[in-house]
Amino acid sequence: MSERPNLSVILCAPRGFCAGVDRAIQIVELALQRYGAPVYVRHEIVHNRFVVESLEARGAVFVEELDEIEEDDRPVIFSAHGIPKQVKTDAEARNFFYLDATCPLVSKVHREAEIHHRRGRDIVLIGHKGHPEVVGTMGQLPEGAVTLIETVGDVMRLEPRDPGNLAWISQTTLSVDDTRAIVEALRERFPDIVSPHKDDICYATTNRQEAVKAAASDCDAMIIVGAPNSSNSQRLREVAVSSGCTRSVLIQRARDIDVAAFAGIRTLGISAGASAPETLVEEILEAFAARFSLSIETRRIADETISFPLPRPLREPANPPAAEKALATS
Ligand code: 2E4
Ligand code: SF4
Repeated sequence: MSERPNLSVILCAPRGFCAGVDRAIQIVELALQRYGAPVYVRHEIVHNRFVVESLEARGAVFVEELDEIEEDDRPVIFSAHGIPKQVKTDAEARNFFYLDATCPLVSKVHREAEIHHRRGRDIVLIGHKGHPEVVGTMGQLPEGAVTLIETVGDVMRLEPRDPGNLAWISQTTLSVDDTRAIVEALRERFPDIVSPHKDDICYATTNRQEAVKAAASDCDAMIIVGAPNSSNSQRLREVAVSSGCTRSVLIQRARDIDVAAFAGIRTLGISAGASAPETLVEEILEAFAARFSLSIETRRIADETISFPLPRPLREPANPPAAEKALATS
């Protein structure tokens, strides 16, 4: 029998689920437990097919818009990415019982936007066009109050009504380095622009990018576990490339990789986006262990202890079934 070649694996840490994702998934699970199926979820609760399909198997029904929901008496959950104000208004008009799984760190950006608007400032949002978080943040304010920019080039093209009365905010899952360059350009063009306390990129995004940076230059290849529509996961792959590991791929499941194609490399780095469950990382390790003799090192750059409280209805002890039903249909 031929010997399996050696392969060193660096597991980046922190990786995978963040506090906002944990909370969002828990909200769907608890809602299913308390109110029974179906529970409707507007948009993928987090951008991961494995998570979505596991919840579907237990009775969650995923829709993109509320008008796809025909029953008015079932709970509705809003995804972790946040929603425009209008969605809440529409839910209330239909008398839905809803639970908001918007990450509290996304809600914080919504509140910043409102404060700037109340103070008469025009708002520049740094983010990716069409992403649900960006749609949700822009949808906190009337049309025209927020201008989206994506690049340094966009900064140069900005033509604000009052350049002396501007504020910037951002999506939570951006590249820390790209954002820094955009903010520098903003400050250069608009010295009076009001900034967030630090920035709006969340702790989990920052830590996952730092962990990838700490490993990339020692890796011959890197695998980032995550979905193509996951902004934070896409950014991890880019950070891996720009930090020295040009052979970096974003994959959803072990079945998507040709393990044999990694023959000849000595060190493989692995990380996972904030929406990717650890079981998918384990699945990849198993696939590699079948062909290589692995030595695994975890390279941790930070400890994460943060957690967010659940929405009020789920914090209270479960009521007898009849009362829960009344709550879910009130
Ligand atoms: C909400 C905010 O935003 P992204 O595309 O990275 O979302 P994903 O579902 O992949 O990750 C969780 C999440 C949700 C991150 N920030
Ligand atoms: Fe919240 Fe950050 Fe996780 Fe997004 S990545 S859900 S903003 S903690």
